[in-house]
Amino acid sequence: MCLLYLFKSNSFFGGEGKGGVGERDSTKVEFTKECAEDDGECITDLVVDAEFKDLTEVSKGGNPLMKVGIDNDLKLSVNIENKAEHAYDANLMVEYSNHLEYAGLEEGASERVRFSCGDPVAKEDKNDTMVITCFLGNPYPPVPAKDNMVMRFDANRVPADVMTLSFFIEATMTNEDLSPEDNEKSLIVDVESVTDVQLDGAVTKSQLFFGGVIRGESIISKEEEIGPLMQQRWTVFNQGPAMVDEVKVTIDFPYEVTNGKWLLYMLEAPVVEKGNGSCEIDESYLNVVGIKPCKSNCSEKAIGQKRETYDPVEYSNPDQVDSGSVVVLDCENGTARCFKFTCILRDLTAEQNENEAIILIKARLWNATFMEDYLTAKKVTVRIHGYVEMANNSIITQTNTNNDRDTTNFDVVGPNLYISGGGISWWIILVAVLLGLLLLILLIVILWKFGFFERKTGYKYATVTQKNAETKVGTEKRQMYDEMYNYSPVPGENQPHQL
Ligand SMILES: [Ca+2]
Ligand SMILES: [Ca+2]
Ligand SMILES: [Ca+2]
Repeated sequence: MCLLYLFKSNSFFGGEGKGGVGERDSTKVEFTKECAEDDGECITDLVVDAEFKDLTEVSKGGNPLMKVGIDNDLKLSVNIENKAEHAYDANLMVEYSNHLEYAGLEEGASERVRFSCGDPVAKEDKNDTMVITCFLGNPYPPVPAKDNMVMRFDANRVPADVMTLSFFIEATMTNEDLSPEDNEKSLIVDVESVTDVQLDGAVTKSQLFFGGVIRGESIISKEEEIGPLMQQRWTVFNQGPAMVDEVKVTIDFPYEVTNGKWLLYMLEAPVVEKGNGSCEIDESYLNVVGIKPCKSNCSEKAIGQKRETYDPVEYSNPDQVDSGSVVVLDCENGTARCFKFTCILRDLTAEQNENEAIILIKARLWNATFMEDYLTAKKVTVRIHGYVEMANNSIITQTNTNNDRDTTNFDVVGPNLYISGGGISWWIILVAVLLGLLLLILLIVILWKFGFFERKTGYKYATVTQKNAETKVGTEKRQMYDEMYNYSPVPGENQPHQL
């Protein structure tokens, strides 16, 4: 066996029509081998075929459908065969998206390709594409049966905004192929991410108290004069399994009651307290009156707000709700007015600590509104609604959409309410009982010291007295006995009549 290498300019790699263009040197390799003996050339015919394994569903676009989170592995079955003469320096190249991670060959690959694939490398001119090269042989002879291998790719980290994944498989060699068009195969898989995001809203305090003096907005100079602080957190969880690259949370925020008076006054924009993202809010709703925000050591309570100092107050006000009424302030039923703001939260994986993001809202309850209009209400509840949705057009399927919405409530409690209905803490009762007991013990000790309880033992003394009287000894204790039983001694009679 011997090889003959001939060097020509652009005769083979440049292709027809390019001959003579430029001075680039290419190499034509001719072989004095069996295959060349007949006609002086080795003309091969490699055929590549490939398909996805285990993908049974088809997308709307007619491509195989992969569900990220359900289909964790993507399996690509590749067939290669040589239908003609020897192929020299034959390689099989598999290009795939770098969102996938190559996980090796499945068992059962043909002998020829079982150990012949190299490590994935980034493609030179496309950095979002990886290439695996499998060496087929030099030469790669005509084979009676196809060579096959199944390549596994880990699809767990495919972002939800990826809608398709492309594969390109190509057989290359240095000699001529009869039908180059079947030497390559392009495949597309459509990607659908499956996961479940959940929105949970919570207030830090389930009751906010109003009371004290009524301050109109013109005389409020400090944040704490507005009313107590309302803090609320909205948490988005990605329950998995797919990663969610972007969700949008919309909060319907009740800022005023229907007569136009302030309800919750927001001084600063909500923030993303945990996780990646930001909130977008119409700034014309922020600190409309221009009240000086509290910068440090801010009290959550309103200025001068102490439960004990409130006096029941009565106002005559046409807006005042009926005495004893139960009020719900809720934009969904038209009893409050809301503005909407949105927060975009990013990169929620299903992994712990990366699977949640938290939005923090701070606002002040407008004390004056409640003093004026809701003083005589039996109960006032404020409701705030929010919902989460996928932010972009990515194909993401949620396994549960019932948990995409949530509502938080808090009660607004006035001075009249907690005078009548406010419970007393258990420890106050305990202290009161203990003090009462202590007082009783003290009283008993004092009474005992002063001999109060000795009167009860008069009976004993009476017995003694009786005996003594018989023996004519002592009269002192007899006297005590007499006093106790209102016994009036009759002259000449020394003994009691009865006991
Ligand atoms: Ca030949
Ligand atoms: Ca071919
Ligand atoms: Ca959901």
